[in-house]
Amino acid sequence: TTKISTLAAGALLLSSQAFAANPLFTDQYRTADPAALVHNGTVYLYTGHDEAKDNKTFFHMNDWLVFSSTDMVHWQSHGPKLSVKDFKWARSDAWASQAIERNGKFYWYVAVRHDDSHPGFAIGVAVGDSPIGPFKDAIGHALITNDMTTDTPNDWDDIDPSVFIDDDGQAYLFWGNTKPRYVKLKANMVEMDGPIHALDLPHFTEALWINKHKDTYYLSYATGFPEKIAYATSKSVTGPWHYQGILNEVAGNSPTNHQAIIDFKGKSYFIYHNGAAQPDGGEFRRSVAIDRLYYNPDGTMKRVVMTSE
Ligand code: FUB
Repeated sequence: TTKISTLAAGALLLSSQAFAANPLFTDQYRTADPAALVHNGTVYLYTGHDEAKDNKTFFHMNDWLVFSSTDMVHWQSHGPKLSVKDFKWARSDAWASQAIERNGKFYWYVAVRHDDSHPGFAIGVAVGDSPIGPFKDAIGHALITNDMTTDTPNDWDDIDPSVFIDDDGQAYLFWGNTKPRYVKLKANMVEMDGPIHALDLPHFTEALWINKHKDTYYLSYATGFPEKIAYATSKSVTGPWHYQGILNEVAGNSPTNHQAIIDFKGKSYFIYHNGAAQPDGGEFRRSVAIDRLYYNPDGTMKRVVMTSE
């Protein structure tokens, strides 16, 4: 605790229970769309920031937040670390994101609404020298734009990036709403390396997350609406993917669900959001929560048991 407290002046220790209480953060921010990165014995949590005044209109999201923990119990808030305004080409809507480390640099992939030069949602990437930044737009333009994926009718199909580096060093970007997709990334992490591929995942809605545990690859995603989280497995990052069923039920009173899955210090965790846990919470006022994830000996995942405390 002493070490965490001295890491940054003004840092907040947000919980003191033996296991972090759900929702994780109640005193400062409403959080959504969690992504987690394990780096040097610390979990960095990158979240969206719900600022809607009520649950009637729509998402109101302008920036992204970073939190960290060395024990999954005490969380330090680093505050907003990236904003729509950091992408000159973006118009609005700081939707889901994920960060990853390569060669000492931290690449933070985000979904935002593009300006009129490429109407629709797009995926951008920021880069920083530390997991908490400072971050800046890595390339000055979007990495993926809506006009690259014209086979889907909506303009929000290019959202929810999930990035992964395979054991051989090849990086992949997965993303999508309505249609799941992936593309190889060059070693510089900011350019596509080849064509965009479509994936075949049953009843896919959005919120892809890719992780590897032992020798199995897992693609989890939101299915239906209200959303449950389903998952598929493969022995290769490029598939074929085998559907394995539901991993998590609809969470609280939020019709969206969005997960991050990590292993940390010998345990596995399912990080997600719900709407029920805070007063006036709901569809557009969500909160991040964490529960344990357990793998069966055959590599399948046990259904997540959501807790509220
Ligand atoms: O938070 C905005 C959008 O709602 C995300 O991009 C989706 O995954 C859903 O959680």
